[in-house]
Amino acid sequence: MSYFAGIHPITYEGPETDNPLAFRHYNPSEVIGGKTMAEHLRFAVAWWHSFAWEGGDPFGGQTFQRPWFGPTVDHARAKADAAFDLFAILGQPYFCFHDADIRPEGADFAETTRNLETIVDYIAEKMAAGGPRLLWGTANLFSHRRYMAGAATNPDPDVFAYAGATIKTCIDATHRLGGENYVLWGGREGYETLLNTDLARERQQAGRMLCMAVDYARKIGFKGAILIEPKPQEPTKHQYDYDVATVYGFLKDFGLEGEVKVNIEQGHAILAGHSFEHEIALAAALGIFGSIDMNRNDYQSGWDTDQFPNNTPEVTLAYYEILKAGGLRTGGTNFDAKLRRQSLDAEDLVAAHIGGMDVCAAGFKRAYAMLQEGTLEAARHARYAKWGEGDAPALLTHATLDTIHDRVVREGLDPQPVSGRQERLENLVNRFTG
Ligand code: XUL
Ligand code: CO
Repeated sequence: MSYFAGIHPITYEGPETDNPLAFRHYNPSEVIGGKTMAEHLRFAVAWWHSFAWEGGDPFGGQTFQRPWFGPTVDHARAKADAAFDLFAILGQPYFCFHDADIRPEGADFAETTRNLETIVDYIAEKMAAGGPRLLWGTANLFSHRRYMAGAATNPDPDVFAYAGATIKTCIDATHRLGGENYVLWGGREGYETLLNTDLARERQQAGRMLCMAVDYARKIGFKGAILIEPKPQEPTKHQYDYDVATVYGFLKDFGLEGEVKVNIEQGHAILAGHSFEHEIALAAALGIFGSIDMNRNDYQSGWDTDQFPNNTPEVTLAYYEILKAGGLRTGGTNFDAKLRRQSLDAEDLVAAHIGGMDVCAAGFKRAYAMLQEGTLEAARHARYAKWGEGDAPALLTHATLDTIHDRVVREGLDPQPVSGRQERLENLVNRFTG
């Protein structure tokens, strides 16, 4: 019997419904600007939080009792069954996984790989019936104790090799399942203390691994996007892929800025001292925007709490930047979000995703309306309009400090400040989000 027995596929009932198991804003077939909401938002369920996580925190272990928890391949099949049942209930979204979420660890590398292949075959069969698709796959190079001092950045070349071999098997699995992206998040690619760390060497190692991953993916004909997911800290004290700007510098250094994009997570952006929309806008400006991990952190705890999003005005500003960047192309909205550890029931898992999807849908619609209405963009363009006038364009091409100096003196330039109109613009945004 299904773990979700008794829970029916969720349908759209509109904002007025009081049915807790219905969509109030997410109507997958609603067409906005020539595309359905499902096509715009490309929702994905994260295998790790929804099916592998046991409810532990630093002070206590497992709180969840799922029938599929266990060390065998049969347990992993039961886990996949439950996952596909949830996908069907939510309306066949995308999904994302780490190798360690879907297969049991074997006694050695060969057995671990066989386990992965067995489960990938099983998932492929389930996908063949149509329905959910793979947004991205990735390798878990952070949970096992062998990675405690890093994967690609480990001082031991054998760990580097083990990590590389694992990435190969994960790219294979992602390719086999038609994944639209492959993600690399460097959970242990950072350091705890500089006292024992050769930072320059570790950075080179990380660059080399990324080059090899890109080469391998292209060699086997993987057409999807390859994405790095920035995060400033946690688990390591200082991670090398700190934020979008840092990742861009890293990609430039290794000549990969045309090959690799970013998967931006809401909570990671906040941990880095940025807003989510800042990270999205910067990635778009640099031509490396790929996909998003949607969640939220508790603003008081300063910790990566990976909660489901519930702040529509915040989400609106994120989708506003995404729409300006041309929307989610191969990317999607992956709920890298988990239940609270007291939320034990199957229905909690469903309700969490319904809430997240509704908040995103509401935010998306508001963002779309704001962009269509056009006042914000018109104000932004007007603010820079003088750059198109007179001698201004030459300032960015052939002017020198000498010629500029002469002109300032000759014309007696005395620039007058103009209002940035921030409050008016915020009021305008509130008309849409309030
Ligand atoms: C960790 C995190 C990861 C990545 C994939 O904070 O976000 O789950 O999304 O490894
Ligand atoms: Co993430």
